Amino acid sequence: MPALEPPAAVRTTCPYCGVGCGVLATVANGRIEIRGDPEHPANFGRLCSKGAALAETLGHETRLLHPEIGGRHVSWDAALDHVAAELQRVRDRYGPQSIAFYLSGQLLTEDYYVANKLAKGFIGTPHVDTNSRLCMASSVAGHRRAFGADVVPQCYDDVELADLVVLVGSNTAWCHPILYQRMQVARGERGMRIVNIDPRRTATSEAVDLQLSIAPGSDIAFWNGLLIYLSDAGRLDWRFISDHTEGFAETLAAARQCAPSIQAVAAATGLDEPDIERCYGWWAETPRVVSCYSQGVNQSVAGTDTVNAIINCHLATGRIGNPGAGPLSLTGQPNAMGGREVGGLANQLAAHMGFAPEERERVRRFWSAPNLVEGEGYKAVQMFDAVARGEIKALWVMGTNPAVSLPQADRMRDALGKLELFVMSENVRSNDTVAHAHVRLPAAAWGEKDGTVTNSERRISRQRAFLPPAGEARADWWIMSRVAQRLGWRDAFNFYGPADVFREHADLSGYDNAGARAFDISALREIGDGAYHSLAPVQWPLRDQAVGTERLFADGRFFTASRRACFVPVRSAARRRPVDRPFILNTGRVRDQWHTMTRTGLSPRLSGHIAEPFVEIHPDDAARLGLAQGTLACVETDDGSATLRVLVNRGQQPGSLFAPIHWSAENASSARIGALVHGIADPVSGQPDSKATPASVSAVAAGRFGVMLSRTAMPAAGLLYWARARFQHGHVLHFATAGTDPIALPEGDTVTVEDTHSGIFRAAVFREGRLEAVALVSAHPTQARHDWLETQFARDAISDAERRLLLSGRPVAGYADQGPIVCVCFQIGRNAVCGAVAAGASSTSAVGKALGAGTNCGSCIPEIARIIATAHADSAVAAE
Ligand SMILES: Nc1nc2c(c(=O)[nH]1)N[C@H]1C(S)=C(S)[C@@H](COP(=O)(O)OP(=O)(O)OC[C@H]3O[C@@H](n4cnc5c(=O)[nH]c(N)nc54)[C@H](O)[C@@H]3O)O[C@H]1N2
Ligand SMILES: Nc1nc2c(c(=O)[nH]1)N[C@H]1C(S)=C(S)[C@@H](COP(=O)(O)OP(=O)(O)OC[C@H]3O[C@@H](n4cnc5c(=O)[nH]c(N)nc54)[C@H](O)[C@@H]3O)O[C@H]1N2
Ligand code: SF4
Ligand SMILES: [Mo]
Repeated sequence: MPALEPPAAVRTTCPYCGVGCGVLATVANGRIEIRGDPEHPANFGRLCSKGAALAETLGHETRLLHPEIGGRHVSWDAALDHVAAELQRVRDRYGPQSIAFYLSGQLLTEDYYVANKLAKGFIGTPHVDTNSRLCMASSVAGHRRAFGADVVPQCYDDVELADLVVLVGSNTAWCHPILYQRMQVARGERGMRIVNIDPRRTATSEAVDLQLSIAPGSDIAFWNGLLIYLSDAGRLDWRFISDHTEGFAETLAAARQCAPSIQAVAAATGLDEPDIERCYGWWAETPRVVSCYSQGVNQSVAGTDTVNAIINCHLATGRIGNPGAGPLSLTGQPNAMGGREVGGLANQLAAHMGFAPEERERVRRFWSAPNLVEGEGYKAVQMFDAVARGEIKALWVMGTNPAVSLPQADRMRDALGKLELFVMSENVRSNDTVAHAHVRLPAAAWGEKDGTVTNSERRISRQRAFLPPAGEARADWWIMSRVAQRLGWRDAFNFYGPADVFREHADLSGYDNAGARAFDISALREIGDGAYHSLAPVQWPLRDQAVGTERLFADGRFFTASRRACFVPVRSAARRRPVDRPFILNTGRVRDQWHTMTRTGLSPRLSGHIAEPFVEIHPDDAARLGLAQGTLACVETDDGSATLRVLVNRGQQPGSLFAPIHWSAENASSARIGALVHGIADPVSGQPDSKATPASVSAVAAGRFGVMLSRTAMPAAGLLYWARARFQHGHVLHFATAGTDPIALPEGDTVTVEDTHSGIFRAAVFREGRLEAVALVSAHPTQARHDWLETQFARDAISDAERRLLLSGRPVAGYADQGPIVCVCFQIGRNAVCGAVAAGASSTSAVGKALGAGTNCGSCIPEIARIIATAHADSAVAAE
């Protein structure tokens, strides 16, 4: 018999973070296999835990499968006719400016291009913005002020070529894991140093040479202090400053006023003087230095100024655009960059053009646009404010979940009720935003859609389809083009496929350009469908030939009118500290969840890492407020409140709280963190200040704490607190009750154990011999693990004797308690890692050799390092 050909793998790109890793997807016998693409220059075959678990997130159970109007399933024709007619009605009645589009860095460039063209050129509304406003807007504004264009001058190779990497406001180990791994390899091989500047200790802090736990919001003083240090130490590159920049003298003067000495920097940042001096000394003496920054910088009331404070130091030393030397903004979403390229932000027009008369005229001509907008539109928060005022009447949201992710999210969610037309293109049937939409349009998801994305290093990669669309789902560019055609703009939106859209986008980038605009991919403007299909990852600019440019600005030529880079004088911003809100609420991400969990939340493997929403608090604050580990706390701000698990952690500064952004009304009782975030934004970029809301925190009294595992999801009504997660055979419900009322169990044969004295209640429910549900309840929060119970759901029959044993609270014989899962790829728990360390494994690679842990995606290596360090510290104490 001839051997069967192995199924061909489809090359595509990971849909999560801005690292933009290449993925190989294979579908065989209904099974999807995901691997890293060894040939992709972002990851060379590696994937982090989220990328590696992609196959677990592609089921249809939560998908929106058909177009709906008012909750009724309708045909595509009916849905598109309705959207077009309603947009026309709103436009005729209230004018084009009453229509808004809210887009996402998770759309493909082709989708984004069509949305931008439709809104700004044809409908004639400038109110187009994107969730990148919450994410990258301060970097965009900082780049434009310094370079005259939104350009990231560096590439990923630079974090390996550098001798010093400074991470600022970035939990790289969890949020850009593959880039972090690349840095760590260089650190191991070449002795490159890493400094981490973050108010809290994070997983990133586990493998760095210097952790600087800076006071929240004090980064400008730190970087101004560095500029003064460089100047005083004679480390400036005067030649670069005089030949290629302007504004240095004012900038130095402003820096001196803000941070005249190391002592002043120490006072402003709360850092120790020797630590500051060590970092400044390294920076001064290391020509190959890369400064990477992310949301701890961008999501701040002074985000743009902080970006410029960092860039100022690179310009002053001429360390920009060189191998291993320059500022590197780490983008969040897979296509935040693509959105910036098409002009998806409200303060850009298209293809790196703004609203100057000649730019508007050029774009009008290129599009033959009948209704080209005059100027900037509302930025995200302003847009939802205008919805709340009743000024925006029609809103089309795609690829983002604003009822969860916007600041003041309760207010923003309630504003949606004012809309006359609310259209949402979505992958999922249910999330906190789509629940309010009048028209729901099923969008093709990752694996089904086809187009391009651009990662943090300006690299354009293809996302390719390897699955048929779920139900009637269609590509976002297709949906918008069909609406545009119905509005009468047939020729301008007559695209037959993503390649067709891409060619027009590439053509516009080079139109009347002649080197004036950084974003130019006109070498691809005539790319054929076949070449587009097989396009290899490539960096822009791509002007004359299809060979990309790794770095920009090494020649000292920028995109300002004078062709010089601009220093920007910056000063520290004062912050409001109300007495009744003594804490600063910091918000961010965890390793294995992506944003509002519509995808990663489906993966049992990824739920194993952190299954509940939490608030991290310093032990001294916790003790003072009577907050014990694992109990519940209510975190409150002027805008909202949440009930979260208490995680007492020394890595948190006193006076600061940290809560993750991932949970929503879909999967927790009260943990939508966006609802707590204040509405303050950076005055230059409009980016919300999501990392520093004044807050208070207090204990929440609970009657009982429990966890229930069940094959089908159990209702949570009446519980004081709950959070849902997945396990391999069903659903996990963590909960707490106000009193000691009985716990609702599913139907079936039930065995229970109860001890009213200690508050313990345990129940197991069986149906047809199989385990249906288990509940473990007690008066106190316990660290008890239930992994061993999860495995019992796989069995077809459980004897009577074993049934009782299930409720003993101890693992059945033969089951080794894993402890919390550390390595999600191989499902290896903390206990096993501790065991290997006790048996002599003293490095992460030794643990890897012994157990396999950390040898696949490597995302857990920082945690393994922490376990080793803790074990060593413990044994050192024991030896004393
Ligand atoms: N696992 C995972 N990875 C992701 C995502 C995800 O949802 N999950 N999302 C992606 C997206 S869209 C983005 S934008 C990126 C975000 O990536 P990151 O920016 O790395 O992630 P965050 O956790 O939002 O915040 C980073 C750090 O900023 C710190 N910080 C807070 N305030 C300050 C301050 O005043 N100064 C300094 N120096 N630091 C401060 C926080 O303590 C936090 O550790 O991650 C991407 N990658
Ligand atoms: N407090 C606080 N708030 C924050 C942040 C923070 O650090 N702190 N971070 C901010 C940042 S950086 C970001 S990027 C945002 C992220 O916040 P969101 O963008 O709101 O979060 P997601 O869960 O990624 O939402 C994406 C939605 O789009 C759907 N979707 C996915 N792919 C497609 C597609 O191809 N087409 C369509 N039509 N739909 C699709 C998904 O099902 C999901 O519902 O949150 C921001 N909010
Ligand atoms: S680092 Fe992880 S989440 Fe980011 S692109 Fe790579 S595999 Fe995807
Ligand atoms: Mo983001």
